[in-house]
Amino acid sequence: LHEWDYSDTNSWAVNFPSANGRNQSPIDIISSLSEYDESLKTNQFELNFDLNCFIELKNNGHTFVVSAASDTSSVSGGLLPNSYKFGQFHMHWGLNESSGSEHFVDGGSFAGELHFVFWNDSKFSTFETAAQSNDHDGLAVFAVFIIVGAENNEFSKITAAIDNADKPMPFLLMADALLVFTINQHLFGCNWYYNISKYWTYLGSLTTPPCTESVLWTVFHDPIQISIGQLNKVRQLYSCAHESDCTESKRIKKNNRLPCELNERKIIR
Ligand code: BO1
Ligand code: ZN
Repeated sequence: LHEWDYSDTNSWAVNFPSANGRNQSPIDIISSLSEYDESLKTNQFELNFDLNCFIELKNNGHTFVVSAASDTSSVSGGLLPNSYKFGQFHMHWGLNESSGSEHFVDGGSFAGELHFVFWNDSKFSTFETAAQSNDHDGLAVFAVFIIVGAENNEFSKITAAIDNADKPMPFLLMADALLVFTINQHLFGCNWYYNISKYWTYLGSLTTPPCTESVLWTVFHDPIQISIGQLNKVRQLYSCAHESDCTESKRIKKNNRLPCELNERKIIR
């Protein structure tokens, strides 16, 4: 098992050869080069979220991960061949408000990016086998850009869990924090008044090692807002496994990979 971090993302390929592939993520989305697909208008995403399922928050040393304790939520539609099961969501951020997102749009980036990760349970028996397959229909990840602005009540559930976590164990900061989370409100719900009708989609990879090229990406056009205080809260998380190692330099100050080449791929909108 190889350790990795964000100090030199160009060296990931030494231990994770997929990172040198031709279908890597993220990318800079040049909007004028994307191709309009009329069929996406009629074949809309359908989200089937279990509102009462228990959700667990954890710090995995690279980001916080909010995962479903049960397999009862799924998504279908768009270019997906069948329905995919929800696995987890997590966030990427950066050192300042103008960096932090993984995807760029027309050369510009955002303060952060949420990734909602789904896996193809018609083709694979577990999340891990779907994620590590070299089939582009293993995972579907939905990306939502974050900009700094108004305080976000839904996001407060995450910052509250960080506040309530076990302080003496920073790596396992949120390991015991179990809460009921109405996750539909994060993606498509009324609390965020979130518009999912405008998006780009393309074939890519995990943005972290092992960087496997198993992902159909959906990147939504409209950003959500969180406050600077909420962003600073996630920047407090530590990357260290043991309290004695948790010095200031071990804070997860940034966890975004820079855009990769598009190569021969198409971006559909
Ligand atoms: S992302 O949405 O492309 N940033 C992404 C990146 C990695 C994962 C999910 C989404 N999951 C990773 C796990 C690793 C595991 C790997 C392959 O999948 O974090 O622990 O090794 O299964
Ligand atoms: Zn991610």
